[in-house]
Amino acid sequence: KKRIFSGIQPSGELTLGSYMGAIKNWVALQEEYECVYCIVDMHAITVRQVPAELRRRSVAQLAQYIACGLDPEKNVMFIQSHVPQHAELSWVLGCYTQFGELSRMTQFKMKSKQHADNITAGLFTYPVLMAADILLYQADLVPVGEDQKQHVELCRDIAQRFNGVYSETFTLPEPFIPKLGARIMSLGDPSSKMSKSDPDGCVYLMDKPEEVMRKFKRAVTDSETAVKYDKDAKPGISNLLTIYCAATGKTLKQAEEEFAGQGYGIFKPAVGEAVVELLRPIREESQRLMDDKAYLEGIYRAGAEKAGRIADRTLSKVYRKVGFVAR
Ligand code: AQP
Repeated sequence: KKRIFSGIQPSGELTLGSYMGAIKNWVALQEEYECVYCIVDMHAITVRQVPAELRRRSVAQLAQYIACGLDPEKNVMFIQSHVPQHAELSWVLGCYTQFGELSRMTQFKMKSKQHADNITAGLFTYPVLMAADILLYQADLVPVGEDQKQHVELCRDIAQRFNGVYSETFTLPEPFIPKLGARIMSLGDPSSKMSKSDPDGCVYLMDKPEEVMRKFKRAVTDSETAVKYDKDAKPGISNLLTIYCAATGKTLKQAEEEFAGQGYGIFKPAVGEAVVELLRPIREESQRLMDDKAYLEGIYRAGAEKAGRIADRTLSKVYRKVGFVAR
């Protein structure tokens, strides 16, 4: 069976972007692949977090993964900091990564603007830790949104370099990007991607129906009236159409026909309602799971144990190849 690795930072509550760009795909892939899904708390501290919030959100994220349809029996689900091999491999890989390569990462360029007062070495080496996450599990596929493609490509380059210097050590991973929903844009500014850290532009999986409706009714569109997909000329409407289709399973063509001749005043709340219906069972199930902390704890503990066993095999190989003395 081919293996999959993916993760999300608990740097904020999960959004419709995280769901449509990543988790929805994970659910589809769990039948066919051996999947490792991680809560990457070590990535989250590349920007400042409130400790108690980070702790709560890491567990809540596991509850939401399960509520979205990920089966803890079928998948390995764990918290990154529980498996120390991530940090260990990351150090080694950092010594096979060029400063220049990391300087070219668009996410770093963006985030170092957003956090100009606190540009840490961790923020800079974020992609190295991500490469370690993926390579530890010898993943074949990495389901991510469009924004993470560059990082997966860097991961391949690092793996290829290491394999070239020594011998075949790492599987080269491929990014797996969904056709629809790869890039959900902010409702407040359709030129930037929907992010956890932008409360007005994003819809959280745990938002209540009224809140979801309010956000969609206020979504920025354009001064025309036609509900038509045109990414360049109508970014706001195109984003709403993408969301509508990803939520309902309809095609863009079906959606355009459905709203032909109807104004945005009808279309926007209809998208909101579709999202409310999509999120309702997820929200209810997450809340239920959050009342059973012992159950969640059992899952992330067992997950870390399984993940640790796989990770150990890779790390021992790497340590031997680079010339470390066996313990
Ligand atoms: N808007 C999006 N559209 C499609 N996919 C998205 N993803 C995130 N936002 C969108 C995908 O979800 C996964 C999780 O990403 P992450 O949370 O680990 O990192 P991020 O991309 O930095 O997420 P945010 O929401 O933008 O977080 P903050 O605000 O903390 O920086 C990835 O697969 C990503 O592609």
